[in-house]
Amino acid sequence: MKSGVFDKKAFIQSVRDNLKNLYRKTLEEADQQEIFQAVSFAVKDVINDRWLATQQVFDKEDPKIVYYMSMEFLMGRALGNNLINLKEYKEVREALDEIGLNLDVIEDQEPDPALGNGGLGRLAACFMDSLSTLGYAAYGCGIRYRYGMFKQKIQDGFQVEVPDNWLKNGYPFELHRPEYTYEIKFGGHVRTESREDGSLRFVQEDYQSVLAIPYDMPVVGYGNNVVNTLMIWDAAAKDYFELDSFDKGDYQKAVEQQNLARNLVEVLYPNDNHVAGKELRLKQQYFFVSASVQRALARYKKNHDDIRRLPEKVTFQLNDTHPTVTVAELMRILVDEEGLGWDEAWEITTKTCAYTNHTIMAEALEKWPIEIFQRLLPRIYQIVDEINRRFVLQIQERYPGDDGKVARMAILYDGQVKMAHLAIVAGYSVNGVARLHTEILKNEQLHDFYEMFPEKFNNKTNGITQRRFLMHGNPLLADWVTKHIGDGWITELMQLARLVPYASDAKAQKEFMEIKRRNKVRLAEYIKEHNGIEVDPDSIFDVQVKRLHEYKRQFLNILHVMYLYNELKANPQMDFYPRTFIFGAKAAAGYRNAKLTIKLINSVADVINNDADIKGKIKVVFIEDYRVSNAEWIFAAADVSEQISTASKEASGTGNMKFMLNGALTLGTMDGANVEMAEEVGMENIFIFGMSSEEVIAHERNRDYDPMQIYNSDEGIRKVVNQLVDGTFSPNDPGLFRDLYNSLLNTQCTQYADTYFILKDFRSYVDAQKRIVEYYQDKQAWAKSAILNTAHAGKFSSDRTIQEYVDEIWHLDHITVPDALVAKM
Ligand code: GL2
Repeated sequence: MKSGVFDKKAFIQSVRDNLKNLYRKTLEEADQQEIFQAVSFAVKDVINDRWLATQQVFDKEDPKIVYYMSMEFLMGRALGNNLINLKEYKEVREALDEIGLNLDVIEDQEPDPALGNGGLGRLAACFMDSLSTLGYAAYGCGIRYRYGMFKQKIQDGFQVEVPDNWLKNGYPFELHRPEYTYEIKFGGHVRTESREDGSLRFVQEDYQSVLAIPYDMPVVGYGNNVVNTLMIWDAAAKDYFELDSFDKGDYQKAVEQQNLARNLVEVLYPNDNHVAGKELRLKQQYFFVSASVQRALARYKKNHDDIRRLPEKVTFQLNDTHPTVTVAELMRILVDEEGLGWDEAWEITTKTCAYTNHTIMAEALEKWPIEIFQRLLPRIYQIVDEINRRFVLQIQERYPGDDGKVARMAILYDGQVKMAHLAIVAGYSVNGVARLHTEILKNEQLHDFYEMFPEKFNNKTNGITQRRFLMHGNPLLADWVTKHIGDGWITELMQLARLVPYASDAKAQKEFMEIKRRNKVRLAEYIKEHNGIEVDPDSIFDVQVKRLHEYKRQFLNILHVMYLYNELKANPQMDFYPRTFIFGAKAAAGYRNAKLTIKLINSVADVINNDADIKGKIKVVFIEDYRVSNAEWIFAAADVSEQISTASKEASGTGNMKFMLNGALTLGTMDGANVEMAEEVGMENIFIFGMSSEEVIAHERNRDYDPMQIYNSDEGIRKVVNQLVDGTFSPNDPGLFRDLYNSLLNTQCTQYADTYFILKDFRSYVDAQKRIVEYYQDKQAWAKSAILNTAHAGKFSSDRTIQEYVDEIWHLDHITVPDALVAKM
C-alpha cells in the first residue's frame, strides 16, 4: 500500500504484527475489538506516510492555510472512510475475507466519534473531507471531549441519556502531540505597566491556568495522498505535579486547576440550535480558540518573520459564533505579545477572520452576560470593549442621532456581549448556508449590518461528501452509478447529471428500484434486530431523521400519522397503500417538549403497530440512538425524505441532501436548501407544501395567526389534537401529552400559540402526503423521479461548497503530494 499498490500479504502481516505488539495475541486468539485496533493501526501506518509527505509539501510550498474553528466535529467512524479515501476499501475487504474476517463486523467495533450535535458539526466533518480531497491546506480546530454526544436509550418510550465513553478502548486514529502544549489563562486581573518606549503593556495576574494538549487526527483526501489534520485539544492541570506549588502550600490552587482541566473538556453540550449560556461553555470556547490561535501563529512564525503579512498565509473561519473569541485573542497576541499598535493589529485581524452564520433561531444567538465574560476573560474583555467603543463611534458617524442603530448593533449592550455582532464587525466575510437563509439574514435578522457592510455578505450553500454518504453508505448504488457513467462522480459530483437519460430507461429503473429494495431489506433487518418490529420492505419508507426540535416539526409528522390511522380505523376497507413511518432523533437533555414528542411517537407506534384491525398497513418505528453510522443505512433505504421545518427556520439542512443523493423524493417546505433542491430537480420530482418563508415572517410580524380558528373549523384536525389529551395514546395517563396540546392551542404558555404553524400547514401536508402515495403506485414515474433526484444532487457536494469558499473567501493555494514523495517516507 506504499503508493497506491495494495499488497495483501504485507497488510495481513501488519495486522498480525499489531496484534502481537498490542495484545500479545495471535489472530485466532484476538477478539473483534482487538482486531479492529490492529487493522486500524495497519491503516494508520499507510496514512502516516501520506501525512508526513503532506507536511513536507506544506513546509516546502508554504501554502495559505485555513483554520476551521469549530466547537463541533461530527466525524463519524474513520476506518471505513479512510479505506475509501485511500482507494483500498474493496482490496482490504477481500484480504480480510481470505483470513476469515468480515470488514463490516470490524467497522462496527469502532465507536462513532460523536463530537458534535447535528448538522453544524457534521458539516465541519464534510468540509474537512472536501478540503483534503480538493488539495487545500487545512486544520480543523476543536475540542477532544471525553464524552461526545450522549447515547440515546429508549425506555418505556422515553429518551434516556447514557454517557458516550468513546475513548474507553483507546482511539487508534489519534496522535498525541504533547510537544505542542500551550498555556491558557482564565480569570485574575489585568495590570498595566509602561514599556520603555512609553507604550502600555497589559499583564494578566492571579489567573488560573490550564494546559492545552492537542491530539491530531488525519483527514485523508480521496486518492490524492493529501492528509490534513483535525487538531482537537485535551486539557491538563499545570501546577498539579509541580512540587513548587506544594512547597508554597498552594494545595488549594493546585486542586482547583486540576478540577478546571478535568471539567473543561469533559463533555459536549448536547444542545442543537440553542444556547444554555453556561460559564463552562465560555471557558471551553476560549480554551480551544486560544490554543489553536497560538499553534497557528507558532506555525506561521516558524518560516515568516513579518507578522503583518499573516493574512497572506492564514485564515480563520468561525463556524458559527461559538469560536468568535478568536477575534479578540488574535488582537491580544498581536498587541500584547507582538507589540503591534491597535490599528495595525485590527487591520490584520479583520483580514484574517471570517464568520459563517448557521441559524436565525433567536434562542441560538450567543450573548454572554458582561459580568461572566469580564470575570473569566479580563484581558479579552478589555479588547472587546475597545472594539465596541470604536464601532459605536463608527455607527454614530454614519447614522447621527439614531440611537436605535446603536441599541441594535453595538457589541456590548444591555449588560451583554453579543458574539454575532463581534464576528460581523471583525470578519472580512459573513456568510449564510443556503440562498434563502442568506437573503433572510440580509433582509431581516442582520439587516442593519448588511446596510453598513454590504460587501461582507455572501452565500455558501452547504454540501455533503459523496464519499461517505454514497460510496460508503450505499455501495450498491455507488456501483450502479459507476457502471453507467464511470467513477468521475466520486470527485466531481456534477457528473451525476449524466444519469439523466437513464431515468427514462426501463431497465435502469428496474435496477435502481431493486437496489432501493435491497437497502430497505437491510434497514428492515436492522429494525427487526433493534426494535423487534417487522416492517414490510414493499411499503413506502417515509423517513424523518434529524435532531428533535419544535421548528423541525416531527410533531406535524406524527400528528399526520395519527390522522391516517383515524381514517383507516373509520374505514378499514379503504384503499390504503402500506406505509412505514421511520423516525430517529435525539432531543437536548433539558428540552421538555422535544422529549415529550419522542414519547408521543413511541406511544403512537405502540398503539398502531399492535392494532390488528389495520392489518399492518401502517407501521411506526423510532430508531434508537440516531447517529452517523446508522444514518448511512437509513438514507440508502428511504423512499420519502421528510424536510418539513417551518419555512424560514431551517438555515439549510444537510440531511435533505443525503436523502436526495440516495434517490429519495423530498416532501418538504420551501425552506433552507430545499429551495435549491427543488430548483435542481424540478418541481415535478419533489413534493412541496406549506407556507412560504414570506408568509411565515408576515404572520410573525403581524401576530395575526390564530390556531383556534383552525381547530374549531376542521373536524379531522380537532380529532387528532383532542387525542393528545383523551388517552387514546396514553390510556394510563391521559394528561401525559397535555404540554404538547397546549403548545398548539394555549396562548398562555408561549408568546403565541402554535409558534411553528403546525395546524396552519396541516391540510397542505395531508394533501402532499396523498399526492405521494398516489405517485408511488406509478412505479415507473416514481423510479424516474428517484433517479432524477440522484442525477441532480451534484450541486450538493461539499466539494462544490469548499471550492466556493476557496475562490470567494479564503483564496487558498492548491497543493499536490506526489506518489514519489510518499514512497520515500
Ligand atoms: C445548523 C442549521 O440548523 C442547519 O439548518 C444547517 O444545515 C447546519 C449547517 O449549516 O447548521 N445551525 C445550527 O446551529 N445547527 C445546525 O445544524 N446545530
